[in-house]
Amino acid sequence: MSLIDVLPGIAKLNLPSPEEYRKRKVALISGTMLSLFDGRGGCLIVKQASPDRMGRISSRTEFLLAKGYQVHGIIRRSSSFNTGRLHHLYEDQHERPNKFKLHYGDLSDSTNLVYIIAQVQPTEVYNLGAQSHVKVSFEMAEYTGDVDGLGTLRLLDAIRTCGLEKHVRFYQASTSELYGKVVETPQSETTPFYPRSPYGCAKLYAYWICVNYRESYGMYACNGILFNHESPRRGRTFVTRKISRAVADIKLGKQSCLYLGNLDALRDWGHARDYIEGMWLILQQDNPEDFVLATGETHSVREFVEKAFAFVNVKLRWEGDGVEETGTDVETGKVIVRVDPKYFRPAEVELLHGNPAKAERVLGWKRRVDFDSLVTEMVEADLKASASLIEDQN
Ligand code: GDR
Repeated sequence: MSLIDVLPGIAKLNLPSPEEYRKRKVALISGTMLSLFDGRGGCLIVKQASPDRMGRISSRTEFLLAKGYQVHGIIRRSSSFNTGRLHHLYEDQHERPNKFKLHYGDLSDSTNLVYIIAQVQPTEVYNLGAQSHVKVSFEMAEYTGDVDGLGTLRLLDAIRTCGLEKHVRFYQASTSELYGKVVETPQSETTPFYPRSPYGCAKLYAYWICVNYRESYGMYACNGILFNHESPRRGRTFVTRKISRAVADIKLGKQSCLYLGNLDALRDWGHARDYIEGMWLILQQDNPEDFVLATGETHSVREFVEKAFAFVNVKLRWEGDGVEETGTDVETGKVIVRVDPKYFRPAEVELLHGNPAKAERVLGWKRRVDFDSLVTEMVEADLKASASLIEDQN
């Protein structure tokens, strides 16, 4: 089928009122957090899913499916198998083909996005697709700008091209990286932005184009400014999962040392499960608005490391500072944590501390999982996963 076959279909649709149209509940998700939605209604999720991020797509998909949405995901083609964390949903695709469907696509490909929107006719679009690694964005700055910045524009324009701008609700995955250098804390919807990476700069464009299309074309388009949200499904190159994975492997004798960058960075870490609910709530309001989702607490990378090792009864002694810093297992005297400057960023975001007051007041949203429970859940999951790998090998 060609685009020409599909577009007249949209034109002939004789679209019902936006209220009637939304009753179909069809979600489209771009990006790996697709896994968090699930559905029998109608939502489109746009995700620039890379193999290590499929787990996040999967939890979001589960959430929406449970709410009765029909869920569509956009994933990039990969030469390696990249739907592992969607496996349970993927099987579902064969048994209940009308509930969950994956489409090959890319935020750098406008024609493809128009085609998918025309085919799916989503009621909600969650743009979670991105090159989402801040450090990598310094090495792939142009690509990051293209996908994270212009990709958002392409998706918004695909909705307009299909004549659905008054019918589709659009969620933009904005980020606490917009705040970058500290201007004020805690950071809220009114705090000025000062991005510190090509990723943050690309997301700044995406934030404003979303606001601009809302104001220019009356689109229901919202930014969720999410602070760091983690879970056992987090990609292994992000610091929380890198730590939980290493703690498990060191405990099981499979790794000797964990190498990290800036231990002093402070982050407002919450659980992804709580944030998915917040994302959905943002699209269920009478009026489109932007919201911060955060815990309102901040912890250092060093604290995360200490808590994670404490869970497996290892106490650390810190020595040296800057690039020389090490963490020694007090009981064995072995150095098990070392700073490696290769993980430093050319410009760092030193402190993130969010103020979720507006989301709590307007959405009735509140995070449920606290910092200790998050660290515990991640280390426990990696201990199990790492131990079962040993069993498999045996
Ligand atoms: P972040 O997450 O950049 O906040 O962006 P990440 O986990 O990569 O870094 C958090 C902090 O930890 C410091 N750090 C290290 N980071 C990594 N990845 N690896 C290390 O070895 C390491 N050592 C120290 C970093 O310098 C940083 O200060 C995440 C992403 O998911 C974004 O896409 C999202 O927008 C924001 O969270 C909210």
